[in-house]
Amino acid sequence: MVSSLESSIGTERKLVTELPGPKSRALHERRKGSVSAGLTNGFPIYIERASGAILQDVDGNQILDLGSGIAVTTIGHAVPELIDAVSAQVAAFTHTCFMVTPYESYIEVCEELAALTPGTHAKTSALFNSGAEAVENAVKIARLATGRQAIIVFDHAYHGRTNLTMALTSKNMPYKDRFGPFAGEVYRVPMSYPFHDGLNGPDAAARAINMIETQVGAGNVAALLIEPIQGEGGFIVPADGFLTALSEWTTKNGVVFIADEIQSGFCRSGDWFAVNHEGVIPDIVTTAKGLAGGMPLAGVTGRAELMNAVHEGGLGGTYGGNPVAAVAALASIRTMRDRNLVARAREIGDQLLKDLTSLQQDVAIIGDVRGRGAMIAFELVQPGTKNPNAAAAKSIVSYCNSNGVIALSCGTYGNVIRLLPPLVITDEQLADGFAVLASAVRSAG
Ligand code: PLZ
Repeated sequence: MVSSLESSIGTERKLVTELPGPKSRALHERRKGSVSAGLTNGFPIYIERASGAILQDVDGNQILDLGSGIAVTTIGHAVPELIDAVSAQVAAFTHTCFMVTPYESYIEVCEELAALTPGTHAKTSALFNSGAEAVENAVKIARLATGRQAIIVFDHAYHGRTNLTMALTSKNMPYKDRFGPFAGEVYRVPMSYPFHDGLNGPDAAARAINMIETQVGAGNVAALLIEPIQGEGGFIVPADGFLTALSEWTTKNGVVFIADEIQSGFCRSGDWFAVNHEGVIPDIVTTAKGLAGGMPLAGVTGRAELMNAVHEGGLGGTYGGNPVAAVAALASIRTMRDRNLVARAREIGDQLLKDLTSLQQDVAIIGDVRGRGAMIAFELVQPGTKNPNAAAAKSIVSYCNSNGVIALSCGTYGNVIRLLPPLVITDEQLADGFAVLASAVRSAG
């Protein structure tokens, strides 16, 4: 059944109706009666099956996926290793609750997390269901282990939509507006944003540290929480030396350095983790998304002395580290290793950076091209300025969508287009996707 499913989807983008097609439009009409209007769909085509970098919708259109469900299906859709592992696990047992009766795959995932995350120190992990839940738990652990309360976060940060993580997230609309009151003891400082602040890494870090020391006090800070490459906030890559300087400051001041690698982790940035590019060793790393190939799983991995400072029973949850998600993670990690997806992410990044930089010469609306590995973006500006051009981003996304390509926008001002293809995308698929994107940019410019 699996193989017939796979073979029924080609490897090419192919449109057989206008998009969205009639069946998708009917489903979209139907959803109004039962699905909250608070959830929107970026591209309302309804998906029936998928393979590699191609999604097939209910009307039979084949869509090229340059978004990976927001950086989740890093190993591609319908990967045989993952299908086999998940199917076998579903047949064996789907749930016991790790807190009630444990199972081996949970331990194996924690062993992999300890081996793969930066640093050779002793580490332990706890598993959860979503990125937001992992971030919340990382903060709980850092507060308990340090006996301090303040959490430092950055401009443009995104850490989730639960109450604590809304407070940690920077952008008001749509994430926070009228959802308060928010959790306290969260302090925001400026991010390194080379395109806009022109600062080198150490200077940008000094600016943030000065603010922390004067407004919060180092001795009150439990943790500094940062995305090593910001995701939702605009694929902002900090200037070289920024993360290193912050990490040194946290070590000197007994502050827990938490790297939120939920979007940037697991091969996405052309390394297992984005902090590796600067050789920074975080005290705690949060992971999710690419970790388990689409099954809901998240991890908090940290220095054993921090993670084990928690009293017995202090961490948990009904589903965290669910056995089906756990074997999916093991299969994903195996696939990443076997297919050397770190190297593939770098190739994809080199190609996209080259193509985008040359496109930038031809149009006036691309202000900045940036990113690492298969986490590449461009920032759209009003010609001749650095002012945001969200209208161009909207038009590019909609052009891509109408032509059967999924491209996602991001950024505090919604003016950044980010490319997050599955790492198994072929060179032909990537070239095809870029051709559509380039026409979209030209027509928006
Ligand atoms: N930390 C760095 O990127 C999730 C959010 C999409 P959850 N990013 C996609 C949306 O609009 O809700 C994310 C992230 C970073 C934390 C999270 C939160 O992960 O699994 O969505 O809770």
